[in-house]
Amino acid sequence: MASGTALIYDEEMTSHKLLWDDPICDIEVPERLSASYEQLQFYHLVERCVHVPAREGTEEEILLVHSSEHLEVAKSTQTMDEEELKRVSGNYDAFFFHPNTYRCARLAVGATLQLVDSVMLGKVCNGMALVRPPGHHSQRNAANGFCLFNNVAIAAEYAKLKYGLRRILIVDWDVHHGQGTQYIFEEDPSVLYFSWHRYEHQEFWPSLKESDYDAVGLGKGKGFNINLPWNKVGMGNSDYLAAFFHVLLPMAFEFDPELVLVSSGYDSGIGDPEGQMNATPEVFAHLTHLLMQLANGKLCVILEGGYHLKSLSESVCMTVKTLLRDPIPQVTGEMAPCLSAIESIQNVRAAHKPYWKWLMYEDTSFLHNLSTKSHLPKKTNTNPSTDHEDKITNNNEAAKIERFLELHMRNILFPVPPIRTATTQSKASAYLLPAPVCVVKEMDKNEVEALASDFYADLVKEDEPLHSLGSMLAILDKILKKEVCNGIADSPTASASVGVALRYSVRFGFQRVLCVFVGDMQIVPNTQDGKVLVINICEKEQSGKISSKHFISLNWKEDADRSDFFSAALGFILPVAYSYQPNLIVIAVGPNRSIGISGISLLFGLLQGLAESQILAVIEDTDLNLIQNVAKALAGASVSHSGAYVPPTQEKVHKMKILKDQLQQDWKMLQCSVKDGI
Ligand code: Q9C
Ligand code: ZN
Repeated sequence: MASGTALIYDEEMTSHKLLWDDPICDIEVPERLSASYEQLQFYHLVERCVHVPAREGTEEEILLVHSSEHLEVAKSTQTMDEEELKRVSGNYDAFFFHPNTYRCARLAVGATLQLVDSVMLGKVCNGMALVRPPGHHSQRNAANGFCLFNNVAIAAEYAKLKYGLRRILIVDWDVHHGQGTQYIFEEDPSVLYFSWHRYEHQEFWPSLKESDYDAVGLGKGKGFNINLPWNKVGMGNSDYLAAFFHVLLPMAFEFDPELVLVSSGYDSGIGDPEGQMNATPEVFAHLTHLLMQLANGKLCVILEGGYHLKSLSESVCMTVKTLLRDPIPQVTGEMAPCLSAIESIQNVRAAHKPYWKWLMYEDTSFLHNLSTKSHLPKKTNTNPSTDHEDKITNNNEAAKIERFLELHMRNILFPVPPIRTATTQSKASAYLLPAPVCVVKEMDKNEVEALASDFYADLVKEDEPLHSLGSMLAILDKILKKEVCNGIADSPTASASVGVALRYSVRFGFQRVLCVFVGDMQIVPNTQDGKVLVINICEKEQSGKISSKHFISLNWKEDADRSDFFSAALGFILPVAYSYQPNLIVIAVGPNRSIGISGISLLFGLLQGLAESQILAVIEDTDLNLIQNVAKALAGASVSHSGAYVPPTQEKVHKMKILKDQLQQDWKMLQCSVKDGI
């Protein structure tokens, strides 16, 4: 298994710059690159990455995507004087040439391909390339929107050709629509292109009809182009996460890419003059982390836009930190998508229903709203949070954002905990953990009694060994003291151990503990005034217990060797967990599990985005394969899902919808459609 994170940066790409006055292009400055790199140095992230040199992309590589005419025009600008450069630049919508632009653009292409090679050859697991000029607006025969060659599109064609890849996912989280990338892969089912973008009902640049949600691809490529237009400014963390949970991720898991490329523009972040959005830097840690669960972790992040230097560079740092598998900071702000975001999400889901099995059984009752593209009624009696004010940004606001970022980032870019995973399980620690493991001594009887005797009297039967608590408490203690990030305890009595763990962590001061039970377990009833949220994944209903705000029973049973659990994990568990914002996660795995090992691994992988990645696993099962997979997931290894996921049955989709309807008032990230008939 590859490990490590590549970082590619070449100072020469700062030589491309605007030589004359042009208010449209003057935000695309060299400092975008140097400031990002300096911030990476400031947080000591550069030295933790594998340095990979850039190179020039070859003509042949550029021709994988572009016409020879386009290449020749670009080449010819190297010897032009300023006046000629200005004239050629004027042939394009928002582009400027400098005598060194051609050289920089070739370096940008080559840097991107170096990253792809490093990942595909297993030299690193993932990485980021800091490049200029950006690429995603560039088209076969034209420069556009500050882009000359389409770096990411060339990388996708290159990976198909050189490594024989048959499924590549491109995620474009830049705030602009990468129309160039869309045009290049429109008819290509081997490249799934996802873009969200500021759209405002076609008022925002590039103001194209084909940027709307109904552009789903052409011919064989139908269903492989996903556009999520934002029709208001001010979209924030919860809107972006909702888009991932309810649109991108389920499609991505069903697609099952072999490689993920990110067109990583940070103009979708707070403070950006182009985007006017509100997402804070740490959301990019979450987006990155979520994408790391795909393609066995093979993730290449390539810079596109981002014009607020502070916001851009902090967001770049959050991305690289996450690629390095540092703990993920909690996401800021109220976790509820706005009405306009929900409408957009609903629309793109409806448009893609014919092409994705996972959407197949979704409710269609709202389809009539979509045929005319007339937008849904603006007033509902409203669970979604109120819509954003249009264009609130002014000078005063800009200063506030600057101060906010300064403070905010100092708070969340904490130092790395030295140890990632703790265990007392010699079996698990012996031969499989790639990250530093801390083998903790179990607490003995006396220590356990001193620490927790008042918690367990009613939970542990007299004759049961205290040893089960000794292992769990030793690890929990390390997590609570932030000496380790996560840990695994094996326990012959998982539910009793977890009962003690919950009480102990609430007593310790945790305000919100998310507890997921997998398998048949006697769940300790005490939910401590909302300080514990229980999600129970078992086959049968617990007698006398129906789902309520803090006790959710997901009666989910996977068929043997058909993993359909991803749909529940993405569409239900993650939204509930993100709505709750736990400070600690406890996952208990007991007997008679109703989901398979790959589902369990996925759960562990995904939930590490929460609670600053603090997870306690308590495992009753002695299946070594299970323990190893959990250990791997906690150590940060991406899980291989060997074999595509299957969509859930109609019956399961229906059950899920009932549960969602019942709970979305409490857990607002579950919302992905606007109530009909209001
Ligand atoms: N009235 C990237 O973020 N704006 N490109 C043109 C014309 C161009 C953005 C406005 C914005 C290009 C990579
Ligand atoms: Zn952009």
